[in-house]
Amino acid sequence: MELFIFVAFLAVEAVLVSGQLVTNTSGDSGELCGKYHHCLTNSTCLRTKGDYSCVCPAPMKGNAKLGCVLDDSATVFVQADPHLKNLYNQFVSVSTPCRYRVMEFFTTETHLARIYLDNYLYHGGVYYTNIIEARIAVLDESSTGEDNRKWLSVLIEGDTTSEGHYQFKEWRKTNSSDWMTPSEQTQFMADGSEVITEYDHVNNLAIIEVAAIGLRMWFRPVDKFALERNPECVPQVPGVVMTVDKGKSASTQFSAVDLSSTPGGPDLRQFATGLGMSINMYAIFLTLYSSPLDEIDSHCPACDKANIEFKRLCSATDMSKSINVCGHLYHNQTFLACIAKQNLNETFLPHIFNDCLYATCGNSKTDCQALKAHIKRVGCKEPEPLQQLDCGVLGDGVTVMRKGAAPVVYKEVHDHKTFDHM
Ligand SMILES: *[C@@H]1O[C@H](CO)[C@@H](O)[C@H](O)[C@H]1NC(C)=O
Ligand SMILES: *[C@@H]1O[C@H](CO)[C@@H](O)[C@H](O)[C@H]1NC(C)=O
Ligand SMILES: *[C@@H]1O[C@H](CO)[C@@H](O)[C@H](O)[C@H]1NC(C)=O
Ligand SMILES: *[C@@H]1O[C@H](CO)[C@@H](O)[C@H](O)[C@H]1NC(C)=O
Ligand SMILES: CC(=O)N[C@H]1CO[C@H](CO)[C@@H](O)[C@@H]1O
Repeated sequence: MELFIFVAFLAVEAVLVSGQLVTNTSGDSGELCGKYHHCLTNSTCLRTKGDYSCVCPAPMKGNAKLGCVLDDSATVFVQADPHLKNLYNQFVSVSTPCRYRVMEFFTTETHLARIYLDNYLYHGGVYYTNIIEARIAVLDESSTGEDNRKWLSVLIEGDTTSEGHYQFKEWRKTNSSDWMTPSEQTQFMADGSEVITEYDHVNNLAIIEVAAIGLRMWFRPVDKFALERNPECVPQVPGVVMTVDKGKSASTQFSAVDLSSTPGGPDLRQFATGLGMSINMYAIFLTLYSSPLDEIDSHCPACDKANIEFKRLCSATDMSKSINVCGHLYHNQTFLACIAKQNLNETFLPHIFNDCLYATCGNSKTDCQALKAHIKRVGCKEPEPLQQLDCGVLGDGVTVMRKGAAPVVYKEVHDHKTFDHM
């Protein structure tokens, strides 16, 4: 089968130096329900008037094609990404080809969890998650350093090697180590609590579990071969489920500045409206805005650069203005479908997005022209708001801005809301 779209993961492989734990699975999942989709093994197919749906075993709820969860747990679904259903039960498209933090929470005084996902642009101009990373920190009482937390990170990358054949690669990293091949599926954190990974070979799921904080996550990558064969449907629904068990952690506090929101809000749509953006543009804004710079992984330098430059170059009012133009480079599916056909590598999109930031926030004619030239060269039609962008009226801003202007410093907002407030 033809190797379609970007050369995947080259940069990631270069960063993750040691080997990796490889797990292949090729399960059939549960019963075929209707024409296309399989239910999870534990779920049942329900037929009503020619309509088929998969139903979770009581008392569980959720999407019985991807994940069933207990009703009172706090759950974020990322299905057929970029559709994310957050803790406030809002749906939002997360259109970014970069890594983003989806969720952050404290459970006790001593534990902190941050969950990151990476999207990848696939055939047809759709994004699906291909990497999940959980960073769990324990407060280290014996350390007097400024950041006295000890971290343990688990990163799992998912892919398919042929239709129906899934492949997972797993790495671990502790506070002091580089990314390493895990030798055991259980690893202990500084306080002795366990982080477990396992693989469901029937349902093709990678599972990460941290019982101490009531966190369980699972992830099924998209079957890119099935997607290419039939863009309308892949038999096993891809996505990520992140669930925090309420019983385990009554005092869980979620960060309010992530896409996951919190069970009590904020209402992302209201924020978006306040900033003059659609909710989907706001999601792009959040992925840039809420990623603290020190957490950025350099597996995609162009993505890191966008994170930095967005905060450095854009004034508060420029931010909405800029996202309302440049965001369409990440979001317009017709454009993305065209880009995905071109065999460009994964840095292309963030690269032209950066040009767009320089054009809009940096008032740079040169970067604006470069942006338009790049798009023209690959033969794709500019998304609507870019067509309206007239390079001629811009100045030479950015070279001056790059050198002279003081960086705009945004404080990392740490507004956490408690699970109890549901
Ligand atoms: C996984 O599958 C790939 C491709 O089919 C194969 O080359 C590799 O040896 C397999 N690895 C394991 C650990 O089974
Ligand atoms: C199915 O049920 C078993 C037993 O309750 C459980 O261990 C397993 O995690 C479930 N699998 C899925 C995919 O939900
Ligand atoms: C992607 O392409 C650009 C030029 O088009 C090149 O500079 C860059 O090194 C490439 N990156 C990878 C990861 O191949
Ligand atoms: C994407 O961009 C094209 C070209 O400008 C435009 O015709 C189309 O309406 C846009 N699609 C969406 C969903 O905005
Ligand atoms: C306790 C400890 O060693 N914490 C360190 C973990 O690593 C970060 C950097 O990644 C340091 O800032 C912490 O001091």
